[in-house]
Amino acid sequence: MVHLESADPLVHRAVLGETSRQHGQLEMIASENFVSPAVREAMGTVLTHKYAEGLPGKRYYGGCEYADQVEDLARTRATKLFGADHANVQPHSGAQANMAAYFAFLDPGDTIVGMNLSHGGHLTHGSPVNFSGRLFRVAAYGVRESDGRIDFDVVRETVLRERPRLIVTGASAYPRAIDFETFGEIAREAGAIHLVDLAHLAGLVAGGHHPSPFAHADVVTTTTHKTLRGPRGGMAMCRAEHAKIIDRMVFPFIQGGPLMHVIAAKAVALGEALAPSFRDYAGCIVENARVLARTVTERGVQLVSGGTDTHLILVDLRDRDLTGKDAEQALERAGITVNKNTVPGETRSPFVTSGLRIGTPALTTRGMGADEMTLIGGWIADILDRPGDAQRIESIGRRVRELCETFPLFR
Ligand code: DSN
Repeated sequence: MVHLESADPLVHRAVLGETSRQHGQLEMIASENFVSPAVREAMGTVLTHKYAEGLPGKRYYGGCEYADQVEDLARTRATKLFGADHANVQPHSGAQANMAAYFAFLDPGDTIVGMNLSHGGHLTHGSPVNFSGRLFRVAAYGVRESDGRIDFDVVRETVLRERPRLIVTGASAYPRAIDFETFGEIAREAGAIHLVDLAHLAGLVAGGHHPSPFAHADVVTTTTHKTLRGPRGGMAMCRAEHAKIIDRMVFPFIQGGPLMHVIAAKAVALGEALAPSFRDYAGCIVENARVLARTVTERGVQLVSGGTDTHLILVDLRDRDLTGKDAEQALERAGITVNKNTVPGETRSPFVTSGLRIGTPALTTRGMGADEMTLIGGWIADILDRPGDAQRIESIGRRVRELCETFPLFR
């Protein structure tokens, strides 16, 4: 970063600070990951200069030869990786991919059915503070109080009663595998469009460690930066019959010029996900989450649904005199980064919460495995047992820093 250092020392210092934070802490936010140097490099290329509104071969600007090449690579790799008919790789984010998908099929005032945010859904699945809750009529389903799992009797009953035009499935804080096939059957029964938001699970599906939703969905959106391990961004994939409308909704309806440097990085990441080693990576993410779940539950930590099939666990703190906010801060003091999270039946505000979401994708990228998860799970339990014990947190913090040194992040 020779140029940045001399041109803008303040930004340079902040970037160095963030680099050392990422290296020196255990990153366990379930939606974060570390990209390869090649993906990072692609994001810093001259493609950021280029306007390329339109699609490959059909642009509104001249000089798009190389923009076309990278976008075609990204599209082809996405369809191959997921077995989709069509991919649009231009959405700047998962939220925008969802917005395009909604507008492809809905008018304001139409009904959607999605998962309750406090039960693990996402803001764009109908939360009143999001455009999706403001523009559409929303009926929500949740998980069973008794076992923390999606209750398909309730889903079916809700869908058949509300007769939505679209059912959105997928979640941000649901630790169990999602039965997209049953969701697809219910959508068909009701004559509704089935939109799958695969953001959290995309890498697991790509790596063959979660059932694929593609045979059961009309549209599948995703972010590219979570388990898929690409640059920050989104994608929308669909059946051939919906390709035109999805493309038109991404541009010109909700977006302008695509971020070609990010699309180049998406192409690189999708190429990496097609390599056989990505299957192993996805498998290790899930195995690491299982080990973590087992370790903390053996220490008396309650988990929503009692465990995990995916990349994350959801800790339920309601049996302790501890909020999600205080637990997050105590863990951060030891260098373990997680996020406070609502739990099903939550009574506290989203700024306080009664839970913690903890994920394994980033540490798995770093090369950590079952031994490290056992160690870290023990530290997490130690801190949750005595969050006010400064000496204990200081001593765990030292061990966290030593562990991070053993698994260098930026070589
Ligand atoms: N904010 C993301 C997450 O953390 O799950 C979802 O968009």
